[in-house]
Amino acid sequence: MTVPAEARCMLMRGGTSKGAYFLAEDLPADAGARDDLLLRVMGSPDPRQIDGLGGAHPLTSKVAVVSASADPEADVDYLFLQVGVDRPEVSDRQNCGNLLAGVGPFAVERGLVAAGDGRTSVRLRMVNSGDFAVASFPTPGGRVDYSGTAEISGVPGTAAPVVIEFPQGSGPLLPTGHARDIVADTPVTCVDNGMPTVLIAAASLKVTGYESPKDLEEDLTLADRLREIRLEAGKLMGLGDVEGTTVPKLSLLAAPLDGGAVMTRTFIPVRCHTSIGVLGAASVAAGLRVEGGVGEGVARLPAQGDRLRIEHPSGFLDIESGIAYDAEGVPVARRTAVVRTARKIFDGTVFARPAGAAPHL
Ligand code: NQM
Repeated sequence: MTVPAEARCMLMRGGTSKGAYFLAEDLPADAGARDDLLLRVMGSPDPRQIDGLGGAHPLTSKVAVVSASADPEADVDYLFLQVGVDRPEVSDRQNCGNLLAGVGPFAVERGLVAAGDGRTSVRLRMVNSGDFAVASFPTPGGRVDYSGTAEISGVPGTAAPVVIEFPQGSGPLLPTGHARDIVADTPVTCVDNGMPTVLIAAASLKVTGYESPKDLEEDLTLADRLREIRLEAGKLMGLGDVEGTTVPKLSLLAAPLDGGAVMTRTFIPVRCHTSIGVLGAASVAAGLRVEGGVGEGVARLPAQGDRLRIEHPSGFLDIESGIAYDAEGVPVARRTAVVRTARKIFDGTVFARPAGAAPHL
C-alpha cells in the first residue's frame, strides 16, 4: 500500500467544530490508505495531536470528504470521518451537522458547484446516513463571503449565516419502537433525527445537568453509569456492540435556565460536548416532542411553532424541528432547519507525519 505524504486540504470551522476538508480525488481511493493518511495528517494517535492539524479534542479532529454527486437529488456528496485523538481510529459511523455547514462553501471554492450571484444553494447527500440536506449561503459577485452578522453560541464574533434544511430523514425516529425504554435501570428515550441519541433526565443520574463539562467528565461514577446505559441502549437501537463506536450519543436533560426549551449536557460519547452538535440537537428537539418521552416534565415546549431553543454549556442552539404521527400512530420527523456559520481558515497542502513514525505515548 503506497500512501502519499501530502494532500491538498482546506481547514475550516464548520459551526462549533473545526476540520480538514478534502476533495475525494485528493485522497487515496482505498479506504485503508486514506485513513492511514488522515491519522498522520491530524497527528493521531496522540492526546495533544502535536504533530498534526488536530486540536486535541473530538470536536477539532474531524474530516469532510467532498465530491460531485452521482445522485440526481444532490449536487455534492459529503462523507464525514471522525478521526480518533488518542486512538488510531477513523470512523464513518456518524454524521456531523457542524462540519456540514462548511461543505457548501467548500464545494464552491473547489469549483464543484457554480456560485449564484447573491446566494447559492447546494443540495448535499450525507454519505454516512444516506440523508439529504440543502445549505444556502451568501455568494456576492459569485464568491463565497464568510463575513456577516450571524452569531452562534460557542464561536466568538459573527459570520455569514449558512441556512441548512433537512427534509424528513430516512430511518425511524424512535429506533427501539418506544417513546420510553428502561435501560440499566434508567428511563431513556432513544431517538434518531439524524444522530442516534439517548435522552436521559439528568436527575435520574443524580446530577443536576447544569454542571460544567469538565466536572461531568471527572465524575467517574457517572462515566460508568453512562457507559452501561449506552451499551444496552446501542443494542436496543439496532446498532450492535457500541463499545468502540462514536454513536449513540447521550444527552442529559434538565429544565431550561434561560427561556429555552431544555438545558442539555451531551456526551459524544465519552467527552462532554462544550455546546451540542447540530444533528444531536435535531434529535433532542424531535425527542422532546414525542409523547411519553423522558423530556416530559423536564422540558418546556412552546405552545406553537417548530422553533425550539436547546440550551447547552456555552449558550443555546435554535432549531426548527417538527414531528407528526403516521396512520399507525408512529412519530416521524417532518423537517428540521438550523442556522450555522462557517469560515475558511487556510487553504493549501498538508504534509503528513511520516508513515511508521508512531508518537511516543
Ligand atoms: O450532531 C459532535 C459536532 C458533533 C456532531 C458529535 C454534530 C452533529 O458538534 O450534527 O455536529 O456529536 O460528535 O461537531
